Parts: sequence; structure tokens; C-alpha cells
Amino acid sequence: MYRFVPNAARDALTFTSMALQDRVADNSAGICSAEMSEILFGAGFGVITDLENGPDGKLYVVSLSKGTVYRIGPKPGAFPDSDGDGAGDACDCAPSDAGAFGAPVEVPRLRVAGAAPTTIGWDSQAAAAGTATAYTTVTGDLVSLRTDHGFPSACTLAQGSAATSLTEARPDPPAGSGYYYLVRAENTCGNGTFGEAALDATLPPGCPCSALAGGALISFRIVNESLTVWVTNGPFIDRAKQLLATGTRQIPIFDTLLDGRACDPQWTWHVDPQNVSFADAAIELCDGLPSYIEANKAYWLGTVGSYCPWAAVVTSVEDRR
Ligand SMILES: [Ca+2]
Ligand SMILES: [Ca+2]
Repeated sequence: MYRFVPNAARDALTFTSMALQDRVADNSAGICSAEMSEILFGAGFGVITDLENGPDGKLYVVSLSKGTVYRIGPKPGAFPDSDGDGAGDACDCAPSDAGAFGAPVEVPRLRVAGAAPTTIGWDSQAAAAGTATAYTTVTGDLVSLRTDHGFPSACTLAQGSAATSLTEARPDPPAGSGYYYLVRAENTCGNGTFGEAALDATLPPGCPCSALAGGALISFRIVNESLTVWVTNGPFIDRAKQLLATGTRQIPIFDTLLDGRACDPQWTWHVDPQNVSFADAAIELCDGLPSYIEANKAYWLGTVGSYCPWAAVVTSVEDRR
């Protein structure tokens, strides 16, 4: 019986001994050359008709000529396993953590089930990485994704959750938009990947407004930026829905700018949720891009005080009243 180790891409075999770097086990005179010692796993099994990996992690070998089923496992004590997770210390990336023995990989496919409340599920990586593998979910709005050309307005919906599914507690996204979800597996050996380097490098802030009720989350496109605000002013919400439905536009007047991040993870300021209105015209002083406010926050909050982006277009209204 021979044991071959595939490379990471699983499209070639890897050998450590110099003699096999030419990919030829030179037999010279005998049928069991010394060059084969690296790949030789065991001998004396007779005619083998089947090899199976058992659910117990052992290898089962069926020998026709010996009339025997052999069970092959690690010799007790041969491979020290300090944390007893079944992976020898030498092959355990967290040798003192029984919940982790391998690095998580990218979560390959998300599945979505059911009408609201919708469940998002994915495959467990416990068997390949360890039982303490946890999952972090990042989400965002598809319209903002298109406006932002990336993930600056994404937020973290769940962090370090042991479950391999998540029930979406937020209401349905507005017609014409949708939510996207990215899940990353993590354990003490390291993090997998969202498949997006920027998100892997810096986890976006939590979705602080996912549980708010009695108002609406309204998103605007402002030239090439996006802004999401939490609003409790009923007439403003109704008007925003009309503008969205008819594709028309009016200037939102946010009369009170406030410090601190709220429902849009991109910006460290927000607007008073009640003190808002729509108008056909506004003074130029209060016009600008969200990034201008971010860059000159003291001036905007202290001197201008209000915000009236002329170019704002309603892109979504998530009504939670
Ligand atoms: Ca171990
Ligand atoms: Ca371990």
C-alpha cells in the first residue's frame, strides 16, 4: 500500500525526498527500491479489494486472500496530541486548543431558504478545521454596492457565531433592491476569507440599526456616494417612497447634523431622525457630498449644522413603521 500526498491545488503529487523529485521511483534490481520508502505505507495485506475511510477516522482494508478486514489507526502515543482533538501536535495548528486543528477556508456556497423570515445557511467546516470554528456574516444593500463600487457601506450582521445558519431578522429589502451576504469561517488557527481582501483586512462595523423599529431606513445616492439614514418623520418617509416609486427627486433637508456613527457604517455622523423634510430648493451652503462632511466634520456640525444634498436620489426605503 502506498500513500501519495497531493499538493494544495490537488493537481500534482508532492514528494520530500530528493530521489523522487524526478517523479520516478527507480527500481534498479528489486521491486521495492529505497526510493519508494517515502511513499511506502504498509505491506502484507495480500490481495486488497477495498479501502475505506471509516467515520471513526480509521482506515479499513479488505483483504480477499487473507479473508480479513484490517483496521488501521495511529499507534497510541506515537503522535502526541496534547489537546486530544485527534490531530497530532505536529499537524495541529492550535495544539493546545481542542476546538481547532486546521485553518478555515473560504465558505464555498451560501444557501437561502424560505420567505421572510429567510434563513441563510452554509456548510460546516468543523470536520476540516475543528469543532470551535465560528462564522462571521457581512451584509449590505445591493443598490449601495452598485453605487459604492465596493463594500464601504457593508456592515457586520453576526460575528463569531457557532451556528451554520442565520435567520434574517430585518424586514424584506424594498422592491428593486436586495441584501447580499458574505460569510467567513474563523478559528484560533486563523480566519478564512470573505473573498474580498478589503473586508478581510478590516471587519466592517456592526449593523447597529438592524433591530430599530418605528421608522424607516432610507438610502440616497449622492453623485457617486451613498448615504443611509434612520428617519422617524412619517411625512418624510411617505414622500421618500413616492419619490422612489415615481423616479422623481427632491432635495432632502436634514436640519440637524449629529456626531457619531448611526445606521450608515461609512460615516461617523448622522442626522436627527425627526427633523427632516423635502424641498424643491435649498441654499448652496448646506450642499455637499457625504465625504465632504466626513472630512470637515467640525465645520459642518459646528457652523453649517444642516445638510441638503442637492443631487440626492432616493434609492431605497425600508419602512419599519
Ligand atoms: Ca491536537
Ligand atoms: Ca488543536
